[in-house]
Amino acid sequence: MKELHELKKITILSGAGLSQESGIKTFRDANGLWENHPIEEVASPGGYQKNPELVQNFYNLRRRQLKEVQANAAHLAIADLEKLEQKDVLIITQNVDDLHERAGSKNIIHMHGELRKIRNTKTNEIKYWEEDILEKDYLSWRPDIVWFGEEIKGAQRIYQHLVDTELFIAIGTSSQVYPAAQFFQIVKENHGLCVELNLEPTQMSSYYDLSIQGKASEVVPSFLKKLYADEL
Ligand code: BV8
Repeated sequence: MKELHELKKITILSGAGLSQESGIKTFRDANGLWENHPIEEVASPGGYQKNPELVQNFYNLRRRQLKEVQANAAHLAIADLEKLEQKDVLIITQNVDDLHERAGSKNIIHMHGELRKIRNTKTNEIKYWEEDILEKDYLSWRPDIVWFGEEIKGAQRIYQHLVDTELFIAIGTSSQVYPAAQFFQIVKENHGLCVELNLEPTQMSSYYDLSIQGKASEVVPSFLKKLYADEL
């Protein structure tokens, strides 16, 4: 069994808890409801068809908020690890914010899409968009976000990377959304090590090799330090 600092191929799965200390609400904090609508109703194709104004405003609000928030110490610690020559780090994020990018990370798959992108509902053209989607465009442009019932992005690249991942680290996710919640199982089947860093235990904690509770801005920098050879 290799020592932690000898593990080279690292996959990080991040969730809303990673951005919570940056001021972005998690789904649980908002107890999954928004304006009395369950998140699946608002973040779904059916919800968009039924009430495009409600859904577009839900995303307009969150897109505006991006301008007011900053990456936190956990995002920065992840970006530092990625810069190490001897590490091969892939970040799979469930988050639709751009805080990993702003912290300096490069190798990122936004499996649930990105708030800063919109997609044309007729042509599927995707473009960066930092402003509100206006009423006149409610039906022609939608957030380029993966809603419930829609195929995740980057699936092939994700599964290819998971099968030879030596160290899988889930950060700030309640592991209640699939298929992300099951990624660690692929790593375990291929004899990789699985670590969970989260404020509280989750339904998957007992299946991880190591589960550490705490705030991301504290537990992430302190755990990632163990991956540096010279730290020993
Ligand atoms: C799909 C975009 C199929 C929207 C999101 C089994 C297999 C496959 C699918 C399913 C399945 N069972 C059910 C499904 C369907 C569904 C699903 O998972 N439903 C759930 C409700 C059961 N999955 C899907 O629909 C997925 N698509 O499978 O497609 C398919 C196949 C072929 C063809 C067509 C279709 C797509 C799911 C994507 C949905 N979109 N996001 C948006 O963001 O607006 S999900 C959304 O919610 C987020 O992206 C995120 O992924 C999820 C919330 O999860 P978390 O990130 O974990 O956030 P949460 O608040 O839950 O937890 C935060 C954690 O942080 C907590 O534990 C908390 O303790 C901790 N925390 C808080 N503060 C801190 C902290 N930790 C550290 N420090 C802190 N400071």
